Amino acid sequence: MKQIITMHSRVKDVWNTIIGHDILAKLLLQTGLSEKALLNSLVGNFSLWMIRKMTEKILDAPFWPAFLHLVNSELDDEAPLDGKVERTWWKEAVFYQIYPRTFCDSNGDGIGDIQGIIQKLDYLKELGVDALWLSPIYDSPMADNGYDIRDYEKINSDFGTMEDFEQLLKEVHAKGMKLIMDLVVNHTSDEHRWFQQAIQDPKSPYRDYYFIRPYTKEELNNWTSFFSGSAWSHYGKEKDWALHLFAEKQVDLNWDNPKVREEIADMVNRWLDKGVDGFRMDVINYISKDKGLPAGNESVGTLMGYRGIEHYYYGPHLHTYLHELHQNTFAKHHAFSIGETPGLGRKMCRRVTGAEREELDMVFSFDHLETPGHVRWDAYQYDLNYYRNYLLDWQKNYGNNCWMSLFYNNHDNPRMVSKIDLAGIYRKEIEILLAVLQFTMKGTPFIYQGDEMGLVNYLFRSIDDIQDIESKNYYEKLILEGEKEIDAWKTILAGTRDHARRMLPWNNQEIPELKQEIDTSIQSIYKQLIHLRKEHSCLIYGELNVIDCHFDRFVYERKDAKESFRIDCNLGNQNRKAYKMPHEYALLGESSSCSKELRPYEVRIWYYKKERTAKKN
Ligand code: ISL
Ligand code: CA
Repeated sequence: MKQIITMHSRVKDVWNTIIGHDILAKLLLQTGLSEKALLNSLVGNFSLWMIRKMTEKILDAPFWPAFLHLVNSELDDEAPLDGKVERTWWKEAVFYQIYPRTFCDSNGDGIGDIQGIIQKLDYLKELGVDALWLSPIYDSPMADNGYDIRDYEKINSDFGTMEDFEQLLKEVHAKGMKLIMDLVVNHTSDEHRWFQQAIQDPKSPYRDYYFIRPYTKEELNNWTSFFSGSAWSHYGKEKDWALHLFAEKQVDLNWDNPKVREEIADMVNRWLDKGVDGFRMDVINYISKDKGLPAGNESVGTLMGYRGIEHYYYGPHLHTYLHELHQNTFAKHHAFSIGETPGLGRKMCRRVTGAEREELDMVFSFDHLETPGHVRWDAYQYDLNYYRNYLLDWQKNYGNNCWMSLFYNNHDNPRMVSKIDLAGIYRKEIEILLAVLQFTMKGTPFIYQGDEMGLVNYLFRSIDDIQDIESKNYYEKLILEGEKEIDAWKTILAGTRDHARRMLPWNNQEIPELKQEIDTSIQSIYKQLIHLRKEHSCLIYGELNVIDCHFDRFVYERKDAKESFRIDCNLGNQNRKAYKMPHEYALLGESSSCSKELRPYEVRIWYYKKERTAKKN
C-alpha cells in the first residue's frame, strides 16, 4: 500500500502512484512538456503546495481536492513486472476490425452488410487474419452509426438478419477464425425500450436504469458531452433530463443499479452462448460515475476540453463492475475481452488488464495517436520518434501479466499515414514501416479495414460531404463560437472520423477525381509479415532488445533460444546510415540490403537462426 498523497507530498511521490502517474503523464502530453521537466531533481521535489502556487493561473482551487481524491483512490501496490507470460490464442492472433457500414456491400444499396462480410472471408483468411472484430451491427436508429443501440438482441436491417449473422459466425468458425462483437453498454439509444418506458412512466422501474432528473436546468451538473454541448438533454412529454456523455440519442446507463448489470450480463451470455468469441467493449472505463454526479472541475474542463471527466474516467466501482461482468460472463465461456479505454494511462491500463485481476484481457489505449501538445483536430505532422518512445515505454513497463494491443487506425481516427506524411510523398514507405512495427513488436496487432490496401485520408470538400455526428456538431459549435467557415472546415478536415469510414474500394472504381485505390503491393507485404509472425513465435513471445533509439532511428531485436530478428527502421525523411547487421538474411528490404544507407522511412528485417550456426561449428 502506498502512502496517502496530501498537499505536502512531492511531485515524485505523486508520479509513483497509479492514477497520479497517469494524470501527470496526460498533463505532459496535453501541454507538450517532457517528463524531465517534471521529474528533474528540482521540480520532482516540489510539494503540491508549491505546485499549486505556481499553477494558480491554470488550476483553480477546487482542482486540488478533486486531484487528491482521485490519486488516493488507487493506492494498492502494483503487480510485479516480471513473471511468466501466459500463452493464449489472442496473444498469437492477428485481428482485423470491420466497420460493417463501409466494408463490403453485397446488394448494391450503398451500405455494407453481413453478406458482404461473408463474401470477403476468403480474402481475410488469405491475408492471414485469425480473428474479426465487428463494429456494432445491432438494431439502431444510427445516430452514431450503430454505437446507439435500440435492441441488443436484433440485427440492424441495413446489415441483414439474425440468420445472416448466424451464417457468418458459422463460416468464420469453419475457417478456423474467431469473431468478436462490439459491446456498447455505457449507453443505449434513447429509443431502447428501457429508456422509452422510463421516460413515459414516472413510476417505471426502468427510470433507475439511467440518470434521469426531473430538475430545472440550473440544478443539473455542468458536464459536457464528447459530441459538443451539455451532457444533458430533455426527453419525452415531461421533458425530463437525462445524462448523455455522447450524442443526445445515446443515454448513459446507471451501472450502480444491480438490475442494469444483471441485464447486461444476461445479454452478453446470450451472445456468448450463440458462439461469439468475445467482445470489444466501448468506452468501458466510463461506466462507473461518482455518486450524485458532482460538478466537473472548471480547470480540468479547460485543460482536457470536456467537463466532468474526473468523475467517470476511472470511477469508484470500475474494478468491481469489470470483475463482476468477467466472472458472470467471459470467464464462464473462456471468452476474450478488449476494453476501449480512452483516457486511461499506462498504469491504469495495467490495473485493468493484469491477468491476476480478471477484469479485461487487453485494452485499446490511445496515447500514441497524437504527439504531445496536439489533439485530433490539429493539422500537424506526426513525429514517429514519439511513437517509438511510447512503444518502448509500454514494452518495458507494461509487465508480463499484461499484453498490449498494436494499432494505428480505427473507425474514430483519420488515417495515421496521412498524419505522418502531409505531402503524401512517402506514403508507401510509411505504410510498410508501420506494418513492420505492428507485426514485429510485442503485442497483438489489430488491422483496421483498408490498412492493408494502403488507404489514406480522403479529400472531403466541404461540411456537406461529412456524415459523422461528432464532426457535424463540432463544426456547428465552432461556427457559433465565431470561427470563420474556412477555419472551422480546416479543423474538421484534419480530424473527422469520416476519413476512416469511406466504403472500401474493392473494385478500384471510386469517383475518379477523388480516387482511392487498393495498393496490392502493400497487401502483399501485409501477407508476408503476417506469415512471418505466424511461422516464428519469436516475434510473439521472444524478448525485445533495443539496439539504437537515437533521433529518427529505431533498431531493435526480437530473440528467443532458437533465433533472432533485427529490425532496422528509419523514422524520418532523411537518409540515415544503416545499422551493420551481423545477421544472415535480409527478409525485407533485400534489394537494398547492401546499401549503407536507409532511404527515408525505409525498414529492413534481418534474421539469424542459432541452431544452424551451432551445427556448422
Ligand atoms: O473520449 C473521446 C475524446 O477524448 C472520444 O475519442 C471517445 O472516447 C471515443 O470517440 C469513444 O469512442 C467510442 O464510443 C463512441 C463512438 O462514437 C465511437 O465510434 C466509439 O468507438 C460512443 O459510443
Ligand atoms: Ca448492402
